[in-house]
Amino acid sequence: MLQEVSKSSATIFALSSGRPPAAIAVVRVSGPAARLALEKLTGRVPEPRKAALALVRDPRTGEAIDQALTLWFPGPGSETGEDMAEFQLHGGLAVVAATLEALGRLPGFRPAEAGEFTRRAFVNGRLDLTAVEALADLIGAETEAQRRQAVRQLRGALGKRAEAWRSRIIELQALIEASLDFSDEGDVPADLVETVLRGAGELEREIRQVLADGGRGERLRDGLTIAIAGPPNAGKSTLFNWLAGREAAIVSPYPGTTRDVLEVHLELLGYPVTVLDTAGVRMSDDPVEREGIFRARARAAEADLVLWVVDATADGAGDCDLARRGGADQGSVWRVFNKADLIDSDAKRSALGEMKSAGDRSFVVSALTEKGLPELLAALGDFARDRLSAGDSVLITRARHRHALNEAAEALGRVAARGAAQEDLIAEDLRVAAACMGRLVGRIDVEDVLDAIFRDFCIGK
Ligand SMILES: Nc1nc2c(ncn2[C@@H]2O[C@H](COP(=O)(O)OP(=O)(O)OP(=O)(O)O)[C@@H](O)[C@H]2O)c(=O)[nH]1
Ligand SMILES: [Mg+2]
Repeated sequence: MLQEVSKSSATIFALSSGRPPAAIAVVRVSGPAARLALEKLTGRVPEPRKAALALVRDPRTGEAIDQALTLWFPGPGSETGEDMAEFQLHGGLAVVAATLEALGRLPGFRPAEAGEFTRRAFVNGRLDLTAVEALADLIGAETEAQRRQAVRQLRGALGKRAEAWRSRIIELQALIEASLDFSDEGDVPADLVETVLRGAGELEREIRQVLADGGRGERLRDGLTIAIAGPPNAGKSTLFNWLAGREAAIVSPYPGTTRDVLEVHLELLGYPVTVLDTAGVRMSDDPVEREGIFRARARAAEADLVLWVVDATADGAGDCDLARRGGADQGSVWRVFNKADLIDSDAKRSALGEMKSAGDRSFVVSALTEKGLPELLAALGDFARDRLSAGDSVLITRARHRHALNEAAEALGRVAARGAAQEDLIAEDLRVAAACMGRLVGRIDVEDVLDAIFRDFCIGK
């Protein structure tokens, strides 16, 4: 099936670099007639993998379109596994349009669909499915930690491990098949089955170890959410703007200024964090403000961390009505006593006393003078690192991976728990485990997930 797809393929082409105008535009061609693109547009095919300067002409009119660098990557050693050609043009709109139009007129050529180059690389065995996903993550990576994780995955962190597990499962399958043959002859070597049971137990343990990562890899893809919440006029938007590094939210002395939930995306110590500014929480008769408060509570309840900002000079400043959420979620709540510039030393002392009695972490800051804000920012960075840092140990970056590994571990667990006389059932569970690993790297049974994965790619990739 997979081979069929690649053989019947048209020759595809697309602008693979960013939107023109730009300094350079890269147009890629992949497929059986890729060589024709170079012959027809430039009159010659350069040496494989060596850039050559060439005049690109419209084959129909002979008119020069641009002077470009051209490259020739014969398959199967190319990125897609097919013959590939590349034109590095000057990145003008008209240059790119004329080149694409000329390519489109060649026989058997058509524009590439989104992700089609990568799809061909997968179909031709140049990338396994975890690497394809990693490529999408790499293109989407906004922070250092996300980029590192994507590169690790692209280089086969999970793919190679899953392949190794798969071949060990297949070895166990071979052993159990052998013992089934023996049993026909009424002579089952007991230690053969023992070896299989032990091997399955070891594999299960290894896989479960990888599964016990607290979901860090998946979380790193999405990033953490930190919600700023608290009573009106406490200085939430002032703090939000400081974190954002710009006047993203309206600040005013009037309570009830912020209504909608505002978002900024930050990189803290290289980790992706979304910070939310929300409406001040109070009783209100204004339907618009009530809706804002409703949204504030909903978003704060889902956040990984709530910064509960209060006016340190106000009565009952330590009270946080989100803290009474009943602990249904894992989100932490930190108290931020703002407007510290307004309190005299006595009041400050009492605020500090209150801080100590509160169970969560607390900070005394002034969003106006910026006192205490660097300390708060450092603590937020530590929080992000704590929740997201994976090191090299995390292999799972998607729910799909977790699902396949879980299923494999369960099947192997069933094997390990069986007795020697159950070879048939053992063989079946091993088949299930091997199939899970095969699905993980995209060896079998993946048609349904392919569309979902390649849909995320852009055209030209
Ligand atoms: N003295 C002092 N004033 C502050 C400080 N932080 C904010 N303010 C002032 O407090 C007022 C309210 O600030 P905002 O940031 O709009 O408060 P908010 O919590 O977003 O208010 P709502 O959106 O209405 O809930 C503004 O006049 C700010 O200038 C601070 O640390 N010290
Ligand atoms: Mg506000």
